[in-house]
Amino acid sequence: MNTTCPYCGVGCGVTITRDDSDRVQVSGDKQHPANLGRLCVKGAALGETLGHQGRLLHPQVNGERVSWESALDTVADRLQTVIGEYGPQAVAFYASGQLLTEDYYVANKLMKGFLGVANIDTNSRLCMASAVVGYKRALGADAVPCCYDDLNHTDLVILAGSNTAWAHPVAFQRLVQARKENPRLRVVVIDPRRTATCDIADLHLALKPGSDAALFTGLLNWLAQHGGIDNEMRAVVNGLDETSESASAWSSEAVADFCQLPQEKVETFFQLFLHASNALTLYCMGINQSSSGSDKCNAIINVHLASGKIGRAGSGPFSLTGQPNAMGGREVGGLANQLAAHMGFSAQEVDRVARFWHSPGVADKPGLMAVDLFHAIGCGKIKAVWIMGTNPAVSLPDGLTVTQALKRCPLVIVSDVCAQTDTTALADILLPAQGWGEKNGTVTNSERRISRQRGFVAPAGDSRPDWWILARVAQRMGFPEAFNWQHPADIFREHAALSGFENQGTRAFDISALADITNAQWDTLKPIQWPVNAAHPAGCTRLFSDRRFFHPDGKARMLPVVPTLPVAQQNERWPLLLNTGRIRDQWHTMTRTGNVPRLMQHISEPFCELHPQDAARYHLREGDLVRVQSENGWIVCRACLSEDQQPGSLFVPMHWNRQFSSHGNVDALIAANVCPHSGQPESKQTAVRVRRWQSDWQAVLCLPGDWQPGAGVWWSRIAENGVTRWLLAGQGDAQSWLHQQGLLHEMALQTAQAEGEYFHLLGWQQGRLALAFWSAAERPAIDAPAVVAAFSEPPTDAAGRFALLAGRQRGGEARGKTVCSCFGIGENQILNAIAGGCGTPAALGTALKCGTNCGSCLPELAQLIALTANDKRHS
Ligand SMILES: Nc1nc2c(c(=O)[nH]1)N[C@H]1C(S)=C(S)[C@@H](COP(=O)(O)OP(=O)(O)OC[C@H]3O[C@@H](n4cnc5c(=O)[nH]c(N)nc54)[C@H](O)[C@@H]3O)O[C@H]1N2
Ligand SMILES: Nc1nc2c(c(=O)[nH]1)N[C@H]1C(S)=C(S)[C@@H](COP(=O)(O)OP(=O)(O)OC[C@H]3O[C@@H](n4cnc5c(=O)[nH]c(N)nc54)[C@H](O)[C@@H]3O)O[C@H]1N2
Ligand code: SF4
Ligand SMILES: [Mo]
Repeated sequence: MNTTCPYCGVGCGVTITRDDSDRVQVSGDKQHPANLGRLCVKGAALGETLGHQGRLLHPQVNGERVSWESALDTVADRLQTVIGEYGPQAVAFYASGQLLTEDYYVANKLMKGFLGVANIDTNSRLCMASAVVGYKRALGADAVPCCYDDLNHTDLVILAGSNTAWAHPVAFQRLVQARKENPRLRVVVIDPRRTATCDIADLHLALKPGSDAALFTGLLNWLAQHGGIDNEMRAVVNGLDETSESASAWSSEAVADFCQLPQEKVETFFQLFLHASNALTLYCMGINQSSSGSDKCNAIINVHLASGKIGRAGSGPFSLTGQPNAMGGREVGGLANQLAAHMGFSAQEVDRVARFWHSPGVADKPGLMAVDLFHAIGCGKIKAVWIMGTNPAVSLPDGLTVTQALKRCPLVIVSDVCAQTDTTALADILLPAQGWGEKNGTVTNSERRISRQRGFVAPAGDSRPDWWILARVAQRMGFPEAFNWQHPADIFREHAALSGFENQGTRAFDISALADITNAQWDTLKPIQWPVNAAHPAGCTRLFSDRRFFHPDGKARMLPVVPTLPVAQQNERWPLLLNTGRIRDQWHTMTRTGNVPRLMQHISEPFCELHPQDAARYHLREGDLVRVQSENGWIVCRACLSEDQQPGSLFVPMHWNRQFSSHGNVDALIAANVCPHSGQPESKQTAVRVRRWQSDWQAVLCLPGDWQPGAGVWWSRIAENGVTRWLLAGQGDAQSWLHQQGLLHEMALQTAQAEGEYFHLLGWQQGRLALAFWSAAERPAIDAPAVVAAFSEPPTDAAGRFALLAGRQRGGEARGKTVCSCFGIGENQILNAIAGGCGTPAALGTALKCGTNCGSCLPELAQLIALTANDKRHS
């Protein structure tokens, strides 16, 4: 059985089989055009997320378990009461690019079509909103021209604000492969920090944060001055001369100054683009999540339009989508400023959608965008919000204000697959949704490819598909016919029909050729790229090869861009600039990946990466706990020194939250500064200061079963096989703190201590290890895999127990930090193998197996080899 990965926008096909003991086996779908059999470490670990641990199993109203009938009645009644008292504009939905297209369509239809207001926005506002504005302004439609196969036809790949190696790993592996096959292919990475993606870069432009628009505007100017304008484009692009003219002040010198880059590197980049017969720019959150995100997108599209590097194999502005169905959400109109099926709010479009839906009152103007929407909740204008498939208490900027808003809101409904998240904690009504592997529907990836997600396991508890929950509520609210679907394929057909309704080639999104497919055909639908219509019955690989665009005159538009810097600026009080983003093995707010031991090994706790110069200035050492503070809030995380950062800037991952660490949620720090055109927050730049977080002790505590530290200590939680590993820090005396926790009843205790230096304790119950604790003034160094193993296989002799008390395995060599999550291979093992002569990632793979499964760690293997070679050269 084939399905699609529920994580990133690469949209990999996944094949499900069962082994002899009927356990689910996950592998890459060799036929799926997005991945051709590959999976990254998150995709490969999907089988490990199927357990029911932590799942939300039953509907709940005010903390009490209720039946579905009662939950649906309550939701409908309470929403109607709010509407009756305050009008429909007092109700809002906040949805997600992780919903399936069918779910998303229903949410949008209910809010905009039948409640008659457009107060539905989605987490795509934090993600793709700027890209959407960029495409619409330039191409007349939110239409990604490119596809992954373009990687095989290009001479130049520009990765702008994209850590592809970690965030879109299979696309990255395809790029690595393409470069092997095409020695002419050059790769440029534009990112203020050195990332794993830079591993294949011929040129890394570590520009000043937020300065990208100047780089691309300067490139346009360079093209204009060096014969890089494609004259044939003049006939199909408006604003070409005016835009080139407006770029004329951006000499390579001015760009170098603005972006704080060496001028010769800037010119190398310009020359590469000028001379490449094809060029592809892949861009992601380093571009979109900016107070000038939309303009940055247009600055990128401008150079492709001017040079004609668009609409043919190997060329184009290729926005990578983040979530598995960010694109599907854009198709149904999930954002507050779209209507449905690529329509907006003109009178003609509102009328068209109203006739199609047989609705008397379709919303006739845009609704509130995410940041404003939560602001309206906070000041009481919105009285009821239904959140589905997203965790805004963690992921929206200015997190403390968002949490306060939800606390004040009279009615918070949350549909989720997890029982305990920072957002479900604030809900009045909880609705259990079916998760990946249970639900059925379609998703659309970065290259416009629609694929099926298919159910293959029984749903957990009473969970239901999101579309079903929404439709049942809608019917109870007085719209029985319009929401009377029996099967998700019914919804898909309606969505496909709307896409073609009075379209006549005016709207890019058109899948009308799928409007009449049977349930069986929907069920076996093969991955296909839209448009799928009379002109393209088998789908369409690349858009704009005919040079016809979607503005009414059929032309594209170039847009003069005035490069600006971020709203967030360092000053004396807030001297550092904080950057945020993803790590390789975690997905967003960790609700699924955070509980998979294999995925918690590579990076296990919230950290703050900073340059050694800054560390010295603020008296921080590697491994210290550091307090990072902005005007909005503060967090505490582990200091991690690295020259990959520019002096003056920090990087903190976006993932940690109250379920995994006491003070780790970085969005508490981010100000809600947004792009004026897209409403997308500037999540990549915040002015902060740092200082060492003083604690008297730090500890590691391992124990099986449920436990939660009380207030007063810093903690971070790591899921291991069979046990939880807690990292702790506190004031006073660690030993007394441990005793106060009441965990040591009926245990035989084995301890070791040196007054004021360290305290170690093992608790034994009938020969089994029941608890292990190490504390010291600094973070205790223990061999975590050996300790975890001791809980299932305790050492049998005194020497083994003695070694364990020291946090080691008897005679065992510590593996070091896990680099290869698939095979659990640690850094020390890899370094030893390199010392033993393994000089390539392939040789390491042969010796240790690392990197031979999903390949996500290959950049790091190469880095370790390079570092070792470098050390040798210097010694
Ligand atoms: N492992 C993993 N993969 C994921 C996800 C995940 O949670 N985990 N989430 C998915 C989602 S929803 C998304 S949106 C994508 C995001 O994918 P990416 O955008 O690739 O990931 P990020 O780490 O958010 O940010 C990318 C890079 O932008 C850089 N950056 C910061 N400021 C600037 C700037 O001013 N200019 C430039 N040029 N670069 C800058 C950062 O240093 C960072 O390396 O990942 C998807 N894939
Ligand atoms: N500082 C900072 N903040 C950021 C970003 C950043 O780079 N930096 N990135 C932003 C971006 S690009 C994004 S996309 C967001 C992501 O942020 P969120 O969308 O808040 O993160 P997730 O953890 O993916 O939340 C998904 C929720 O839906 C639940 N869920 C999973 N499957 C289903 C389902 O089938 N149905 C339902 N109803 N629920 C389900 C999960 O348990 C989880 O609670 O974060 C944004 N926030
Ligand atoms: S690259 Fe990884 S996370 Fe993204 S879709 Fe493929 S397997 Fe899933
Ligand atoms: Mo995203």
